[in-house]
Amino acid sequence: MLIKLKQQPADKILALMAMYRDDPRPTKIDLGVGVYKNAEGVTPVMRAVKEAERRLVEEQTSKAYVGLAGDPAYGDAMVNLILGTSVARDRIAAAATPGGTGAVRQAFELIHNTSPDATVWVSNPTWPNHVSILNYLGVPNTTYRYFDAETRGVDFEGMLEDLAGAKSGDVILLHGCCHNPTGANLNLTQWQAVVDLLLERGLIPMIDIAYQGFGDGLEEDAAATRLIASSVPECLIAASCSKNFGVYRERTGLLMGITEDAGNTGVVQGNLNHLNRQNFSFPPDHGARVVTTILTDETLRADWATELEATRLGMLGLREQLASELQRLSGSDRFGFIAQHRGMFSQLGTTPDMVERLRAEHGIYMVSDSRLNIAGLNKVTVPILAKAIVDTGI
Ligand code: PLP
Ligand code: TYF
Repeated sequence: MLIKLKQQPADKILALMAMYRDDPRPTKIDLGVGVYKNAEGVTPVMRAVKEAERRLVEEQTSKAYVGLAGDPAYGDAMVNLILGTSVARDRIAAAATPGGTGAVRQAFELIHNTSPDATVWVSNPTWPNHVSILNYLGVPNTTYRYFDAETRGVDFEGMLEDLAGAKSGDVILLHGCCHNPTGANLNLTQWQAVVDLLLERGLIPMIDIAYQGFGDGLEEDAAATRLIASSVPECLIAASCSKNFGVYRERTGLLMGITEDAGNTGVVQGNLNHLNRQNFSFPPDHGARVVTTILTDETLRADWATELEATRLGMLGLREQLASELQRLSGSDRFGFIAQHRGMFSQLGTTPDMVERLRAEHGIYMVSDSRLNIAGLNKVTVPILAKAIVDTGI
């Protein structure tokens, strides 16, 4: 059997990580994988996470199984963080998952099992794992226009035009904030127009929110998700704690299913539990428990929010520095979009050839679609990148 296996395509983002590691140049700069790094290039354990872990070590008395949906307190804390009071709690089913990826994967499985004829619409471009998991599961999928190569903003007219072609019951995958890979986002007026279209055409939103707190602030970054979830009858939400709690390797995520009728929530919950059971039984607990400890303790929560805000402002400062450095060196405003984008990423909108030249000639690593991780920069490397971009003729 194993002899028949064929080589699988590599994840281009993870392949880039390996290439960077093997590059001997001391001046190399890693703007690839979406992991936050501070000015020293370190991905720190957040202060509140360290403290919550210390408490867990001291106070946890058992590592026995929890439940198929994980600790209900984790679901409650995360529902509260993401949705606030925008949706009645009794309409929301929630289950812990291994990372945001686990939530995405199981949301797609749920769609596949329940609505095999539904097409899942993803933005062009989107996080590559969306399309790869959809294809792996055999879920029909297609793209809607999203990134405007001219303005490097959202091609909103194109997006609405394409989504108007979706059939009732189709699922529209939306990034709750900080679009990956482009960094270009809708404003609230545009989100409202998307909601109107969803309602008009009977489309079901699935929101992937992996960067709450990395864009405009914790509340601001949840605004679109809250608007959508509170306006439509049904909605799926896949959330990740990897970035905003810095617990990447703990695999901490949540899948929520919001149903129209609170009388149906138990069945939705049972299905989320069932998906967990079929895939791995019990979800990972450590990261979830750390997150719950932080969110339910006033002091820890405040300290976490403060550190997250500093992280956000640091990335925003780097964006502004890069945009102004590029303006100075190029003598044009054409890179102004970098300061407008939000989250960890910006897509430069240049060709894979140019990206390859940045790597070969300057040791600067970004994803071939020209996505760069802003957090991979610091005050010293911003001018180096800006000069390389202009010298390369991008
Ligand atoms: N969704 C998007 C858009 C992402 O960028 C990521 C990446 O981190 C995830 C989901 C899932 O992240 P994780 O599985 O590490 O929680
Ligand atoms: O887009 C990114 O870089 C992050 C991290 O298979 C990531 O979302 C990248 C690839 C992958 C899983 C996570």
